[in-house]
Amino acid sequence: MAGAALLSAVSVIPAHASVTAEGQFESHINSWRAGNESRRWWDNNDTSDYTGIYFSGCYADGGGGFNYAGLQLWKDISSAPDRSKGTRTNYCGWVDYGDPNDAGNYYFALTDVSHGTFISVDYVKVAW
Ligand SMILES: [Ca+2]
Repeated sequence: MAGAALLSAVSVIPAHASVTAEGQFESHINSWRAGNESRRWWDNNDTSDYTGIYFSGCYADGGGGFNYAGLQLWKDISSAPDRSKGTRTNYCGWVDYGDPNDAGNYYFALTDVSHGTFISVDYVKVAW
C-alpha cells in the first residue's frame, strides 16, 4: 500500500517539475518589458530533464490584461554570441524547451508582451 500511495502522489507532479529535476529555482517578475532577462543558472547536463518555465499570477498593464508572454531560452556564452534554445509562448502556465542537452549557463528573456508594455508574475519557477 505504501508503494501505491507514493505512485499516486508522484503522478500529480508535472514532468517538468519532477523532484528528479537537475535543478530549479523560484522567483517572481516585477514590471518586465520586452528585452528583460532572468538570472543565470548553470545546467551541468547531468540529466535529460526538460527545461521548463512556470508562471502563476500574471499581470499586464495593457487594457486587455495578461494574455501571454513570449519567452526565449538562451545559453549565455561569454566569448561568442549567445545561443538561442527556442522561444515559447507562456499563457500563464508551463512551457518547456525539451532537454537542451548542452551544459552551460542559461537564462530566459521576455521577447513579447501581448497587451501593454509591462508584465508582472507573482510566482516563477524554472526547472532544468
Ligand atoms: Ca540535460
